[in-house]
Amino acid sequence: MPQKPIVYDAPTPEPRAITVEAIQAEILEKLIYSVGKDPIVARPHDWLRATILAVRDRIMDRWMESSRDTWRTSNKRVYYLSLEFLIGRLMRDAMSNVGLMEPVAQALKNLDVDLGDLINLEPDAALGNGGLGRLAACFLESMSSVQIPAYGYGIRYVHGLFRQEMSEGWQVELPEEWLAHGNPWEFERRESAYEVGFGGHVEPVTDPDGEIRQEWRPNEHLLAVAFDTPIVGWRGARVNTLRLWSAQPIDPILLDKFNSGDHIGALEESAKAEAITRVLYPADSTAAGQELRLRQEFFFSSASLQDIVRRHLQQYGDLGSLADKVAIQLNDTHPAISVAELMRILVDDNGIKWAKAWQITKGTFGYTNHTLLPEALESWPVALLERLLPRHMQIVYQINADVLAEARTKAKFSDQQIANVSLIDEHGGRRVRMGQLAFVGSHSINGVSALHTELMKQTVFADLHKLYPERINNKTNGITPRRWLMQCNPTLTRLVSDRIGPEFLDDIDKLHQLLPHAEDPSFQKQFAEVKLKNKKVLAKLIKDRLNVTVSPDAMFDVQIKRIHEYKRQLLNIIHAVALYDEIRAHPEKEWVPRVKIFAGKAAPSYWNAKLIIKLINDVARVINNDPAVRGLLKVVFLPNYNVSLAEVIVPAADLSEQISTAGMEASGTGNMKFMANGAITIGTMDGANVEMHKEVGDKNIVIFGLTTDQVEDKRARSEVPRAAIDGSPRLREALESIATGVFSPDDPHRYRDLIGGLYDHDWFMVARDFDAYVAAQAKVDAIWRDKKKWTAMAIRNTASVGFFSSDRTIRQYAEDIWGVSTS
Ligand code: B1H
Repeated sequence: MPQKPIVYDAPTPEPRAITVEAIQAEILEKLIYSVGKDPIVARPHDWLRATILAVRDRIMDRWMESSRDTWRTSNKRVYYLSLEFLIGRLMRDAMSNVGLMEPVAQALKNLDVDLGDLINLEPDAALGNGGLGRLAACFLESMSSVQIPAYGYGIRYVHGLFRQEMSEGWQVELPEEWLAHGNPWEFERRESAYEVGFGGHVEPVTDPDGEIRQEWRPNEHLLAVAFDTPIVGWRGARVNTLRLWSAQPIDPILLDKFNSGDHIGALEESAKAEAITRVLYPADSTAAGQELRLRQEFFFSSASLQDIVRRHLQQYGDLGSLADKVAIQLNDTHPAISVAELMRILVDDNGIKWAKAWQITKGTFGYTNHTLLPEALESWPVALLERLLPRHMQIVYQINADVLAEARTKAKFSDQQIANVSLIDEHGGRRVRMGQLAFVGSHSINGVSALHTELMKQTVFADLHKLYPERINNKTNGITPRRWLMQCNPTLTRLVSDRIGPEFLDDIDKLHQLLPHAEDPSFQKQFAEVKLKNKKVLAKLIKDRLNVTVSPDAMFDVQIKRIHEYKRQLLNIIHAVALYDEIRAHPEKEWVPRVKIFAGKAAPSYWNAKLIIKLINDVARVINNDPAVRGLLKVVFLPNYNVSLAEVIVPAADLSEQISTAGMEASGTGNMKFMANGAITIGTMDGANVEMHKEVGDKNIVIFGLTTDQVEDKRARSEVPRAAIDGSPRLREALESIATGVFSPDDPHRYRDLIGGLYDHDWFMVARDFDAYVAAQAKVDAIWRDKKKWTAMAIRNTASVGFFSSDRTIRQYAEDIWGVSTS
């Protein structure tokens, strides 16, 4: 069929009026004609589907207009490549951003359906592990809100992060099935399918003009099929696309094999292809290291780049302008193979000279580093890359040769420095370091908090930083205030709006106007009432899920995040044990009632993390059932932590635990969510806590513990932790009780090794920070007793959160890295 030229200035239909009647009719129409259900027999899932479809329709025009606008204006596009998007539920987000909450609620009510029930029925899209994936989701929403033409590219995992259940206090992992009822948000784009290859060999071919090119001839092929989800910004400012790739076989069934009776073999290829996008790797802050993971990384990088290049060529006809019109941000090194793949596309497929292609590549890519933990720094065996991606391996060698030549001649690097910047790690089996590849292939390398960026310059990338001193920059993380304040805490949002007016909804820095009200008794009273109301909701959830009764008048002391030794849930639970001992030893004292709330998943292969979950549950059982405690201390572990659960816990928190070993948490973003919702932080000088301390002021946060330098010093001197333990009777007793089975009478030695580690090396400084932590907690108690002081501090936290909006973060990326304008 001959194609008609596309006219991008087609008129956009007038926005439809938002009335309850109209919305109600639309929902009914969707229910009948799209879901195929008679309202009299429709089930909750049918109503959910119909409502999502109706809401989705309401953002379609804006979606198309956003896309048309980019074609029309020739604006630069931003592509955010991430192996993880921890989106959570989308319906409330979308409704709230386009002002549909009230009318949809009313329309459903008229139909005898409760919107709240539907919201809770929507599956929580958990295509990510933790902070890194959630950051990508906040960024998507912010990029739409500040009107950047942007695409998120990722993988449409059939199974997101596993569902966590408890079996006698142990974590068990079950498959997560977010697609079980279909996904009304997505559009499958069969027409946007690309072939992705693996394996095979490289062949030199001579072009008609006599030039020799390398051509990769893969021996395995599969299809990447796009699924698009619209992401609407605040007040519908813009609608961007999240494009997730699904792997499918080229031949769904090998009929020859089937007909010859090999029914299983006939489906083998199909199963192999589909395996690539079947499950999300559940490791957080650890490199997965398996071949399938590398396949996932290349699969989605290749599909995304083909799509980006196709779109660019369609509009501009020439790849020479790629870096001017396209910015690609690599979310950690997971998509770093893109650097080699873009070089292959430019040089091999499009005949661009190597040097020019390298300029284009560096001009196009930016790389965000999210961790300095050695176990998380990705590297792949050379032999594996040679087998799976032979042409990419050659390209990596060529890039490396160029970089090392530059380092030798221009920067006069020593052999040691050369080894440090090399893309190939020669220690114990040769491996390609993806961090180095991403670094040299990008014009910008950013860390995610001020401290983390400094440490990046001093540690992993010290020599690359010397070679390319203008590349490293900081972009402190942020969170979207829409989801993490307005949607999850509508009562607080209303209260703030009544006090300072609604302008902060559009300009979050206006929250500063709350500062003069921090000491106002009437505002304090209202602020405390909102918190209490949110705590009652959480208390009910705890009762329903765990059958544990907690008093909403007690301090809700919360640590929710992935379970990891560096995050030090162990420090927190040892504090609970010490507190328990003291309450029993001194029943006469005036104890501040506390509920210690934990939630988080452990990587399935991370034994100590799983043991810490079991310890929390063991301690909880003993403390919660000891009448001598008289309810003054409760410990709860809420299973299956995810975005939706966080949206209930965060607004109800009094105290936010951000207690990682200094130098180890790159940023943290949970810390910011609590701050927005008026919790007080107890934290170390780590990650973004450092900047929170600066923003809110020393008087409104409780900081304790060793600093990064002190930690480094103790580690360097291999100082033994024994002294810290011997010098602290409280700590010694708590450790002894845990190690000797007071909380695990069924298996008294369960925690012997875990606690032994604290005596032995205490890599994470749990013992050596313990007394400082206890003192900080005592300070927290003292503040709590002074209700006015506590509430004033809490208000100042909410008032000071503006800097941590992901709109601010995204504007900085736009200006400093991508070169695109924002609204
Ligand atoms: C963060 C990861 C991560 N840093 C490897 N690194 C993964 C590493 O599956 N993998 O292989 C998955 C995730 N995640 C987190 O990023 C940091 O620990 C947080 O401090 C930070 O706030 C967050 C967002 O920048």
